[in-house]
Amino acid sequence: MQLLAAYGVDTVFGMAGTMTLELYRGIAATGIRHVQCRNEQGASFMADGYARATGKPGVCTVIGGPGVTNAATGIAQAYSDSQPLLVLSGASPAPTQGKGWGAIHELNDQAAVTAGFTAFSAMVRYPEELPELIARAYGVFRSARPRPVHLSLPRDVLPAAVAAEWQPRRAPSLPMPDPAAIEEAAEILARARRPLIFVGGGAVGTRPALTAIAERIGAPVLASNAGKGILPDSHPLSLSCSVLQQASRQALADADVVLLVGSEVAAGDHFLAKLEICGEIVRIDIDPTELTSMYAAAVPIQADARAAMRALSAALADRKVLGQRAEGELRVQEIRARNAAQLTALEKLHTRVWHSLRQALPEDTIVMGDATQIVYTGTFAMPMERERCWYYSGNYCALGPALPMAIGARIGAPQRPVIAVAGDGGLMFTVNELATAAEESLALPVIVWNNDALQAIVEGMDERGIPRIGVEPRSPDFLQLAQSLGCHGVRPAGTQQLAHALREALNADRPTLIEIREDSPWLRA
Ligand SMILES: Cc1ncc(C[n+]2csc(CCOP(=O)(O)OP(=O)(O)O)c2C)c(N)n1
Ligand SMILES: [Mg+2]
Repeated sequence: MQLLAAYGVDTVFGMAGTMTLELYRGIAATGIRHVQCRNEQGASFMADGYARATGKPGVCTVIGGPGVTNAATGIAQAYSDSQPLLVLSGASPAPTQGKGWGAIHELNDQAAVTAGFTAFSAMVRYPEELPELIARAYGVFRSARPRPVHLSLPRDVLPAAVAAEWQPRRAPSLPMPDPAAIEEAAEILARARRPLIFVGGGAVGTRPALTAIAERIGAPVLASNAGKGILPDSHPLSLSCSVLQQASRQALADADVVLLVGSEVAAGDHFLAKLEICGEIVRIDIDPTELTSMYAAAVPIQADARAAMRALSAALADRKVLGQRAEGELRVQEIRARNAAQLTALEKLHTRVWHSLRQALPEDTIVMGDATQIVYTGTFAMPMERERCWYYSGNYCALGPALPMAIGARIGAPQRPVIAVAGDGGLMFTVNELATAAEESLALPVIVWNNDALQAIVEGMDERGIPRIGVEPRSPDFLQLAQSLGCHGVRPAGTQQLAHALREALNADRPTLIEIREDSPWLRA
């Protein structure tokens, strides 16, 4: 824990057990803040939310066996969304592993259990292995595509004495773009008549260069959920995260050149197997496997996106370009208008709610979204002026992350307003963590979009003529539930009341559950 403190760890999210007692001696000795979850899935989601709000790795401390399997969903989501997470778990005593003796919390080949959704997962055999493993983890977090790392610490290894003081090691330098590849890319972009830029979470931090490039070549900018707000949604070249909308998808298909930065173009953002891209692709990614993936690039550039975008912007500055800013802006206006004309009645309802929320929320508010229909609409309907403010993990698409991620964000960045938005089904997965938020006295609005159904699945069954089975669970009385867990609970009866409730909740001494019923008459007024 001293070594982790030296790396900058100030908070861990966890659940203690006999296996991990010695870890807690270290937590106490270093003064690292420990946030106690109610279930380890909450801890891994909170650590993920902490990472998204702070940019630093989120850390969880859990027991082996059930602690690891409970935490698995949050770890897998962080893997899917390229978030840095350090999972420190207990493990059965080293001599018992693989023997099948029934050691307490025994989990066969525990490191292998998380190997598929971590950058690496290691079973620590000797304490002396730790400084190198932690350095390797920080290398992943700071110098490569960030992803979770899991270290299993057997209960007989944890109390072992170590000889020397452990010191952090420096992270490797970031990969810089090949100048020849940048020249090639600039040449292709300069020749483009109908260019388009697509940005994902890997493009966070590129706003100045992105804006310069987009304006120089007149390229509309589409974003994934993770890339929403890198270019402000109010910018006349922004198409926001609207890949769910037909006209935006058509624009992507019709572009003659696509600059694709820091994104796998995950299906979770657009709900299709593959998006159509007919033009030439210039691709920038820190992960070489993305550069040869299904969206094959004419020019694949393996580099840190910030450095590559700066170089590309410089290479375009003194080139003659065919694309025109005014033309690009006109195209964006047309695409936005066509998208707006195709909104469904339900999407219009959702949009009305998002606009009321936007008016009541400060610009730097972090929104944590669950897998609920109102959040799907929010991907394009909730205006965002800043990056790292809108989070919806459509890719892993687990139910339940919004509340614990919001808790982690609020704890990591207490100066920032944070809200969670979840459906009646999704909230129930992690509703126990309202108790955690209450205990931490977090001013945290938690919005429940209640349609008394797993509506997305209801619609899927209805469309296919399948009888509705197991998709209309009875909702609890959400307000009473919130109150019993130490939170406020309100059900606003109009847009004004909603805005008022939100402002109160942002300054309250505890979390506030705000229930919005989809059948509220005021939503249709
Ligand atoms: C862990 C998990 N289990 C099942 C699903 C499948 N699933 C996707 S959306 C959904 C419905 C969610 O219901 P709710 O949260 O009420 O949102 P709504 O669709 O009603 O807006 C379900 C069950 C999932 N995404 N994640
Ligand atoms: Mg629902």
